[in-house]
Amino acid sequence: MSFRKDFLWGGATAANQCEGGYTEGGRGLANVDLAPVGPDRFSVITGKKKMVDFDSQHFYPAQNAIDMYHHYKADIALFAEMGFKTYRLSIAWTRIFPLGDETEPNEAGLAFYEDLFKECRKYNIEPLVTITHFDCPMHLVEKYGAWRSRKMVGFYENLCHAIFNRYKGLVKYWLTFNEINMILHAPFMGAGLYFEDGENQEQVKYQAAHHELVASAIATKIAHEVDPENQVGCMLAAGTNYAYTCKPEDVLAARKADRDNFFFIDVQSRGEYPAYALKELKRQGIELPIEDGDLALLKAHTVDFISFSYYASRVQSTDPKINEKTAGNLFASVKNPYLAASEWGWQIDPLGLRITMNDLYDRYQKPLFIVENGLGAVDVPDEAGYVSDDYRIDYLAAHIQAMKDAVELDGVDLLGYTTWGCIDLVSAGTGEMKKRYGFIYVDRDNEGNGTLKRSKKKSFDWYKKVIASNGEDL
Ligand code: P53
Repeated sequence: MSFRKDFLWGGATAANQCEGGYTEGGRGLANVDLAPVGPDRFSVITGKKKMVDFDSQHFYPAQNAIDMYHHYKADIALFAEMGFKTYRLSIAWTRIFPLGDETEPNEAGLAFYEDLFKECRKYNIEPLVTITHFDCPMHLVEKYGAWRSRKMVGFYENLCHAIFNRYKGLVKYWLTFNEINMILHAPFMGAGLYFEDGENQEQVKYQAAHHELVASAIATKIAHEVDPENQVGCMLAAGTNYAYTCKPEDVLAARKADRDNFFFIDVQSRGEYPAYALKELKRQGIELPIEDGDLALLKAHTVDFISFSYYASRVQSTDPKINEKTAGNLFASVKNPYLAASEWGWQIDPLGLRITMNDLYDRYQKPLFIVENGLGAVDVPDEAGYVSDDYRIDYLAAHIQAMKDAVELDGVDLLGYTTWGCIDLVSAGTGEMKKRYGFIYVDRDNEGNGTLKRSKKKSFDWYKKVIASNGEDL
């Protein structure tokens, strides 16, 4: 047997991409609510200081998404039917604190997730909860400039107190910030950041990063105090960088690109700012707003495990002639000539998953948890409404095989695997419904038309078999 007996098989979603119910239960507005579908998904809101309201020219998919707010019982029953041991979801901050800076949490929001977690427990599904997954209350964006402000640490701390206490005994696995390194690539989505004209954007990003890192350490501290059973993980948008050639300059460029991402996990897992980053920040004239006690906090409260998303490896080159970039990815990198790509231009590299796992395990020597992996594809239901998604099965089987090799052949300690978008949901990068990842098809299109009916795809029965055999039967 390669995987642990208690291996956590499951699937993953995020509140803003599946819940909908955006005004229900006293919920407040978040940054991602205001991101429409289409080419100006992020440009309509970023760069503007004032709250931008919904307008009639755009469609805002997060408002209703796949309406999991009302369908969660039936959806969790389908996850249970596949044999899920875990379900990764995120809490919408604005359900718990609609504005973000209140002192008392909103009971309706707390009750919603309590019920959802109990529903999971009914089927012995272990909830894996992301505290923030690309959401920040709009009120905090407007009033404080989101994570650029130190005040955010306190607001996040209040959120943590509220949820850790309320869900004690119901939830054990927590992730502090989804894809924390995304702050560098998509600062509004990642951390609610907008920029003033002419300001040093890098300064703002690293200032916000410091605040998130301190908040993450405080969350880890509180989680362990509230319940020593709690396990807290960091979460990285991973994918090792390859050098385009063996030219040393290319190799160094690949290492540098990896370090841009490792930077965050180095702090969360080793508890210190790495030397290479301190030097680089200094060269760039960027100052981290470190306050008394911060460094001790970071050192004392490191994470228990390393979680990450993996969709593709990346490539770096220093040759200006090698400039063909991969398409459609917020993390555009040089195109790898050896790899095929998805319909959205994301390159497909199962062996890269094994390489990435080894890089992370060698570096941190803590258990890993793959909390996102999957293929975004156009699914075409047949006349009976059935989707034969062999391409998705092939993608997942190859990645599970690679992850098995990392465990069996390389000795990596892996806690679990949750595929991204186990039920079709709204794409984070594009806002589309058309980019589907699920085992469960949801009848809804990019413009919001459709019955929301759920149906099982071919991959549903396949994944059920994979889980039942603990990854032996691919
Ligand atoms: P979508 C870019 C690159 C890597 C991961 O992405 C990313 C993104 C954002 O697009 O985000 C993660 O929906 C993220 C999920 C997201 C998923 O990847 O653009 O944590 O929220 O849905 C897939 O295809």
